[in-house]
Amino acid sequence: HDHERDHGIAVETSKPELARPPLYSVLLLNDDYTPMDFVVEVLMRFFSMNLEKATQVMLHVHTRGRGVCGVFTREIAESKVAQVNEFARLNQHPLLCTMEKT
Ligand code: TYC
Repeated sequence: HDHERDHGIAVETSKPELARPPLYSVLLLNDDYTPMDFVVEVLMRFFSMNLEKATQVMLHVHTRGRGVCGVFTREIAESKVAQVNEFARLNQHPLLCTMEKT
């Protein structure tokens, strides 16, 4: 008997909305030694940019000192930073990748 279960107290319902996780920008920092074509390769390999976009971002970092490669959740951003820095060191370049909460 459903009508017997209705106690008349309004219970707040929640919208079927998932909480949005905090987002982090992954950044490249400029330096004087990493070759431009290596930075372009990094942007294409780890951030799925085409040659034109990767070149734009590399030149932005080169002229402005830093630039955003992408915006991700914390775990993905941490993984990108680790992979880029490992790849740079493996190739003996001082390129630095970091992240910041956006
Ligand atoms: N400044 C470097 C050069 O002149 C190129 C460079 C661009 C290095 C972006 C790092 O994140 C970087 N060869």
